[in-house]
Amino acid sequence: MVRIASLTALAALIAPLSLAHAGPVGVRVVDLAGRPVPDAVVTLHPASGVPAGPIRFPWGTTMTQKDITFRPGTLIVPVGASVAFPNHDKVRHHVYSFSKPARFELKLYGRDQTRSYTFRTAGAVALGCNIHDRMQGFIKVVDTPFAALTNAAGQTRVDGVTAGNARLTVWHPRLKAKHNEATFVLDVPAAGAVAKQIQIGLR
Ligand SMILES: [Cu+2]
Repeated sequence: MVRIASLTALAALIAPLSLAHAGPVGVRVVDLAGRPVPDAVVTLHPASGVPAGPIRFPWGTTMTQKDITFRPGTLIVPVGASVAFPNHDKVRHHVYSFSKPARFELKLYGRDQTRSYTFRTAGAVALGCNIHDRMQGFIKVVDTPFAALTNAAGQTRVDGVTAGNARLTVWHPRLKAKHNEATFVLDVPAAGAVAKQIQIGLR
């Protein structure tokens, strides 16, 4: 009897938590002058933990080189993702990273060839090209499904975030903070949308 009672109590505790998927979390990122900050990475880590299972983002895991430019300039991928680096230029590229979460190089390869690299550690990875100094790209490796990039208006939206307290982080390559990341606390209500404006200092 004791065992049944405790299981029931446990089920009663778990059920409301697992069903509590809240409405969208809207985030707007601006600089200290109030100007929108595009291409900032917003992530949310609910205090109750992230949902189990593989993380997939609708934008995929490809970092293209086209017109001597990394596209997209910033790509969010889940930990464990294998990222393809296709070269769509006529010239050859030599992609590298010296960043701690992923030190690697993809030696010279030419038009319509591709290489890939698997990102096993969460963190920010700065990409460069040995041939073209001005090429700069970023891969943000995340361990949460609640992640999104701000648009030209500095805005983004994360859907289906677990209700309750969450740690909200904003990352941008020029953000004036340790690891270019600022952390906030957000209370995500069980129903309805939540909107948050965040002001960050840029280098
Ligand atoms: Cu290059």
